[in-house]
Amino acid sequence: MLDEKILNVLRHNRDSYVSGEELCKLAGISRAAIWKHIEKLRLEGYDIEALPHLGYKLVAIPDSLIPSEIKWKLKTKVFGINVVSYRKVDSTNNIAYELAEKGMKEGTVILADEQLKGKGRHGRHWSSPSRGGIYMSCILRPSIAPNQISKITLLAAIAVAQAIRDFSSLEVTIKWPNDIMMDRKKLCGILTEMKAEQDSADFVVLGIGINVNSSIKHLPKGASSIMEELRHRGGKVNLSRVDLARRVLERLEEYYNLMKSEGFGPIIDIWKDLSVMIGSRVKVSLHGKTFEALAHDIDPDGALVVRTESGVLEKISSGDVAVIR
Ligand code: BTX
Repeated sequence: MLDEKILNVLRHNRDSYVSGEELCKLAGISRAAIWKHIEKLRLEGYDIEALPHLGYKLVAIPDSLIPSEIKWKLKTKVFGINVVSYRKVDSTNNIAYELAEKGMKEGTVILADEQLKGKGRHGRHWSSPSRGGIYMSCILRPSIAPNQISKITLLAAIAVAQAIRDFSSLEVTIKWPNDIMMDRKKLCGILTEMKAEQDSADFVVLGIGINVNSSIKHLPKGASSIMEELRHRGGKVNLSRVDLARRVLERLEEYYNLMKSEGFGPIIDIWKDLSVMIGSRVKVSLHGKTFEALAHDIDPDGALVVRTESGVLEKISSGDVAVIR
């Protein structure tokens, strides 16, 4: 808390020095204690200049997914209420799941700079190179039936797609149910996991992986990052993961509140606007079988409805769908 208090005073005075005396008064601690807090902030990556008769000045802020950065100017009430961050973890979803089981509040966010065992869907792996992306899991406690969890995935997809559009000039699109794409390259994946009683979800862990500054050589085939896509287009190359993470949390809260107040209909409408899939020919992989069909619609529960070769409409609630060129 004191670290944050000191940091915030320095942030508000970026163009000047704040004297040690002022900081002591504000924090109610000694000069030696202030020095210790400054050293701790430096270790977190803050560049703080200290001059004998002038005091302290914040010179540079790290692009680290740490609570003091994420919470700074975050415009949400619930998403980000608690922020827990790690340098390196197996999977942020696993940590969020454990914390949710212990009763951690809705809106708690777990972030990491690197994942050693990042999880994709169906036991697949999610490449999570160090400091390249945002690896984030949110604890949610929605009142939904267990079979409605795909609604949260779709909601998250529009939140992330919209946040990337707000943050960059990339007109990303969504591929059902959980991929954020740029020109057929995958920039982001979403994995929702849940603990449920018979007819209601106890909690949902919403895991989001976004390739931000990752170099293409650290990503699997078919993947790209926001930085790589912008560079292609002659744009900015060093992007702030913190700014994007904040924007994602703000968009999540906006759409989560929308769903609570107006139901799932408006979410599907936004999803359809951001998707390029409806009307395309797709290849569906389901329970070990593969078939081609036409993507027809999204049903009110978020399932993909396809028209098969024989003209029958079939609902796909899970499985993989690829657009055929
Ligand atoms: P998915 O099953 O839709 O996608 C996984 C597939 O995507 C992999 O098999 C691989 O082909 C490809 N892939 C792997 N890594 C990447 C990458 N970095 N970028 C693009 N494509 C990739 C998507 O599953 C769900 C991903 C959720 C990841 C988040 S990160 C925070 C949280 N913690 C955790 O362990 N998982 C989630």
